[in-house]
Amino acid sequence: MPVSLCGSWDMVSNVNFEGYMIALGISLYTRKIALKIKHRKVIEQVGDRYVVKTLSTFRNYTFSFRVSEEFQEFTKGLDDRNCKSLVAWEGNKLVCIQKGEKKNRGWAHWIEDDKLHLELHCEDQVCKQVFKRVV
Ligand code: YOG
Repeated sequence: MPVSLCGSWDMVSNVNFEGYMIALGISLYTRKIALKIKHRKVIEQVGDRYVVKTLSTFRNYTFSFRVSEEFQEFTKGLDDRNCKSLVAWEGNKLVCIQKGEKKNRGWAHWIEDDKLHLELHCEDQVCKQVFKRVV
């Protein structure tokens, strides 16, 4: 069983978020604001259902899923697209594939050195975020 991702996590680094947002077609105006904010990740598990909340002073994004069960995701308040998303464990990584208009879209979460890592990718862009546990 992989280590639990559950808990509250505060962003400590965010590399190439700009490239990732450009790949998603986010406007310059929104990118300027989005680049300045820190995200908090809140991950909860209720039975076989996960809830992942990305919180910030600008916008919040919440979604929930069952592992290995494809679902319809609408990225409300982000790029507002529909995806067919599938989240599954690959070793110690929780990996999401987001099938839709954007090629090669998805993310992976894992724990390393007591930090929560998130790699977001879209087209040829990779964004790397690291979060520390909220104490
Ligand atoms: O995480 O999908 O944990 O969904 C990525 C935003 C910025 C809004 C954040 C607000 C992509 C403006 C979610 C950020 C850029 C920019 C706080 C990352 C789109 C719009 C919500 C994400 C997964 C994995 C869970």
